[in-house]
Amino acid sequence: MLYKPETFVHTQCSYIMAECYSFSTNLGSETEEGEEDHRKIYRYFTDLVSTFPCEPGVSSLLLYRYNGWYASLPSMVGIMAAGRHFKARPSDVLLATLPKSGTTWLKSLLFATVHRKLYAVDDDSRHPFTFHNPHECVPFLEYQVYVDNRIPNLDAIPSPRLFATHMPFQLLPKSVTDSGCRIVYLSREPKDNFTSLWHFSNNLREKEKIEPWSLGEAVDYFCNGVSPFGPYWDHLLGYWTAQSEQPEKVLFLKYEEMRKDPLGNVKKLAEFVGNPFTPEEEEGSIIDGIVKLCGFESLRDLEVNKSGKTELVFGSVENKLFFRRGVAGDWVNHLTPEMARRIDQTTESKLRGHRLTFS
Ligand code: PAP
Repeated sequence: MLYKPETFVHTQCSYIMAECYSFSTNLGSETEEGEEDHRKIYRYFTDLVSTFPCEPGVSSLLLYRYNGWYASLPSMVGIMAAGRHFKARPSDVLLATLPKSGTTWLKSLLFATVHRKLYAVDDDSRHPFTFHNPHECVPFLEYQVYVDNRIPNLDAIPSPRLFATHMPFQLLPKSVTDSGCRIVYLSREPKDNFTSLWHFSNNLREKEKIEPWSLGEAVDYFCNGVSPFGPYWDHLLGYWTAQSEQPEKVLFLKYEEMRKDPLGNVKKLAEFVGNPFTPEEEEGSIIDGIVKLCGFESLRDLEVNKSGKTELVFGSVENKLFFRRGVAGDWVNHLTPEMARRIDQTTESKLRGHRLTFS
C-alpha cells in the first residue's frame, strides 16, 4: 500500500504515514541523532540480541530470550530501540496486546473513536480505513516506528497520539510509565489466542522450505512460554497487575466481552481515553457506526484488506491474514480435548490467585 497524502488531513495518520512509511532519510529524530549514529545503534542492539539464547517457538522466526521474555530478533531490537528513544507524552494512548488477541480490532475502534470528528464514520470516501489497514493508522512501536531503516520524528504528531505495542508491561519504555500516559490492554482466551497464532505463524512460514507445524508441538511451545512476546500468562499478568494498581491509567479488556457488548466497550474506551461521547452522540448513531465500521466483516471486505499489504519489521504481511474467523471459541474446531486440557491446566496454575479468568 502506498502512502496517499491526499487522503489525509492534519492528523496522526498523515504524520505517521509520512514519517514511518516513506523510508526517510534523516528527517530529524527525537534524539537529534544522525543517520550514521542511528545505524550504529541498531547494529549494536542487533549484535547484542544475537548473543541471547534462541529457540524455535510458536512463530515463523526463531525466538530470542531476554529477562524471561521471548521475541524475534527484529522485535527484540525494536523493543530496545523504543526503550532508548521513545518519549511518551501524558496525552498518548498505548494499545497493548499479545499477538492475535484482537489488535487490529482494538486499533480500529480506538482510532475511529478518537478521530470521529475528523473522519465521519459513515463517509467511506474519506475514512482512512478505506485506504489503509488499521495497522497503518496506529503503528506498533517495535515493528513500525523503531526499525533500522527509518528515523522517526514523532514530535510533530498532534495529541492525542495513538501507538500500539506487543511488549510486556515490564519491558515498556520507561517514559511510558513515567509519563502516566494511558494504556489499553486487550486480552484473549488462551486457547483461541493460541489457535489464531498457530494459523498466522503457519501462514507466514516459508512454505517451500518449511513443513506445516504440528499443532501438538506448537501447544508444547506455547505452554512452555515460547511464543512471541510470551510467556502468554506472564504478559497478561503484567498488565492485569498494572490495572489493579493504577486503574485510571491502565484499562484491561477481554476480546470475548467486547464481542458480547461492543457498544458498551466502545463507550468505556472513549471515557477511558478522556474523549467520552456527548449525550447527543449517545442518542445518535455514531457509536453504532463505529462498531459497524470496525466490525470483522466490514473491515475484512474492504479492498485494501483483501489485496493490500502492511510493512512490518519482519516483512510485508498480506492484510487478509489479519482477518480469519473473528469469533470466540473457534479453538474447538482445531484442538483435541487433550491439547485443550493442557492449555487449561497451564492457565489454571499460572493465573491461580489472581482473580483473572476467561469464559
Ligand atoms: P496482530 O496482533 O498480529 O496484529 P490480531 O489483530 O490481534 O493480530 O489478530 C487477528 C485476530 O483478530 C484474528 O483472530 P482469528 O484468527 O481467531 O480469526 C482475526 O480474525 C481477529 N480480528 C481481526 N479483526 C477483527 C474484528 N474487526 N473483530 C473481531 N475480530 C477481529
